Amino acid sequence: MPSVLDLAPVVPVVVIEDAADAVPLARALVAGGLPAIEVTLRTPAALDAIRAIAADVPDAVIGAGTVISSGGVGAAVAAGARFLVSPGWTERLLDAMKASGVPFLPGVSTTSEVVALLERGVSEMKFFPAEAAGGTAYLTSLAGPLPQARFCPTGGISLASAPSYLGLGNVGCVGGTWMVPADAIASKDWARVEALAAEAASLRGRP
Ligand code: 3PG
Ligand code: 3PY
Repeated sequence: MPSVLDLAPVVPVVVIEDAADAVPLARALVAGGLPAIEVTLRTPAALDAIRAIAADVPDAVIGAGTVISSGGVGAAVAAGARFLVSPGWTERLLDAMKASGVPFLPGVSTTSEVVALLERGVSEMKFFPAEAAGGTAYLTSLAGPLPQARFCPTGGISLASAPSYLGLGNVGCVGGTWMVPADAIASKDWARVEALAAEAASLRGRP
């Protein structure tokens, strides 16, 4: 199964209020060079948005974020999500993600959560909320005792701070909303989203 962490250095975390925005938004992100897109299950429009992108934007790798229940896992995969992301995890959620057949990133913010996931055979995870939970210093500290864990830090990351995360050996990609600002979506300013995506896509992961 392909790793979510290796899809792209930067994963836009999208909140969609109107499913009609999904396809033009995804096209703008892909055109800007960000093919892996996480649509969060936070709005009533999210599943329709995933369905529309899966059907109409073949160059996108559409995933679901804020997947916090086994019902959410099933609904997201049925809608066409090709990866699943959660800000945290429980045993029940992890079982559903493992059974889903698609790659997934459960979320962690403490050392014990990382150890518990490693114990369950999962070594790739979201680090959320990255800045609030300790940022690059925390991830650097984890690399000593837990070098087998790899992360997609998300939460409070910006164009300016992303390179310091992407330079860490235990970081595969970063997530963020900075290239999909709510006001750009509300005003359907897809050219701005594409420009922000292009700027983000110019950030590279470690060689
Ligand atoms: C979120 O919680 O919406 C995202 O994970 C991170 O959002 P941010 O990049 O705006 O902090
Ligand atoms: C999620 O909502 O899935 C997160 O990981 C936070 O961005």
